[in-house]
Amino acid sequence: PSVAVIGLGYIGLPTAAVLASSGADVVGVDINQDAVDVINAGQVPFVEPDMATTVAGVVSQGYLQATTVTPHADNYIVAVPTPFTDGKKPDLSYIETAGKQIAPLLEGNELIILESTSPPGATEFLADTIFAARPDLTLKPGSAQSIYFAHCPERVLPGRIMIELRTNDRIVGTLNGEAGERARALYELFCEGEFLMTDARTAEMAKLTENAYRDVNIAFANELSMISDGLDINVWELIRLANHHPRVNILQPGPGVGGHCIAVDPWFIVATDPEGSSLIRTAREVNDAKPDFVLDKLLPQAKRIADVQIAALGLAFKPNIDDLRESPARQIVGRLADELPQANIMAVEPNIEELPSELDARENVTLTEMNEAVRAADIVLLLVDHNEFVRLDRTLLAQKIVHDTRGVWS
Ligand code: SAJ
Repeated sequence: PSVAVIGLGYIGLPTAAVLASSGADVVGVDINQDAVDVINAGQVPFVEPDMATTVAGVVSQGYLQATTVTPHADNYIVAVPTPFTDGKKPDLSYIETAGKQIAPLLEGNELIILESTSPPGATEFLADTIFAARPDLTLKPGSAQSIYFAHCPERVLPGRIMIELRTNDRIVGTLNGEAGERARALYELFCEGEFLMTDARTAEMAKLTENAYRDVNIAFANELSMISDGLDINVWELIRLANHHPRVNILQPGPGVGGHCIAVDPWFIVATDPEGSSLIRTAREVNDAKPDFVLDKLLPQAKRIADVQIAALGLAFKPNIDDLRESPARQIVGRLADELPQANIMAVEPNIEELPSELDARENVTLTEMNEAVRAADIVLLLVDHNEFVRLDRTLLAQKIVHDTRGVWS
């Protein structure tokens, strides 16, 4: 089959590569000429384990090529960003642009799959965009002018994408006719998981539900940590004890929730039904407020020490990765730099070579080796439970003020 994958980001590129390595004839489309050139040279514009070798192989064998110009294909996979506007409304403009690019190319009988994480109704929006441009085509199945639509959300975990693309179960939600069977046949080229067939709206909502579920559960843990703090209770011991109950399984508190999914996706649900989503919204607010809680505890202590030295352990959004997107740790270090101009803030992040630009620009922040930073520090702030930090020689912490937001040393 011929497939055009629109959007060669964290999901589109690995999906294009895996499809191409499974025998499909794949063209990847992206507006970024640099990314297109890099891929056509058999290289990758971002790091994901095992992806580089797959891309190099399929490009050199001619199964995958990249372009900035959308071609005709029997199957389209749309994997473009669905960001949020400042007013916390989903921005569907990339989906709209993709639809407008595909519309003039259609000959009838094509399958169009939306993979981007989307608010309920986005697949219908994509179809409406296309039919507005092409009134000669129809959603009604079975004719030469029929176009088929499905939503197949990805649920792969960054760092394990190449494995999980093949092994995860796959939700296939459709708008019409044979869309489901055709989407399934395409994904079956590489996906060994179970196929779960439903309608497009339910599929859209399922993806959002998974991440909102996790967000609400983390918010519960974070709220407990703030309540426990006022009561002088060790929240990690509290949770460990409560989790001995056969039907209780509380997650772990931390300095906040980061990454590009869990901190974002619940807002799609809130935007869809603001009145009906008070729990999901509150969970988001609890998790978003956690960095402030950490700062409110730390700043008064730090301000009492002249020329205070702070070791901030971790910038990534979760352990043992180099991904700093939407990271609460990074946000906390930035706020420390704002609030403590006289301080020396030693950021420790073993997974990166240089600080992100907004921290690099600060006079009072440096990227420092772990033991050196901890030895020099008055205050040690643990923000990410990287393996290196868990294994830190604890005798180095004697005499220090310690803020352990992940509970690894308690
Ligand atoms: N976190 C806690 N406490 C916990 C667990 C996580 O504070 O007990 C924090 C982490 O430190 C991190 C954030 O939550 O800041 C999110 O990390 P994560 O590992 O829970 O999830 P992500 O964002 O890496 O990936 C999630 C996954 N979704 C679910 O587990 C329901 C993944 O399967 C999805 O594919 C991905 O979102 C996505 O792309 O939507």
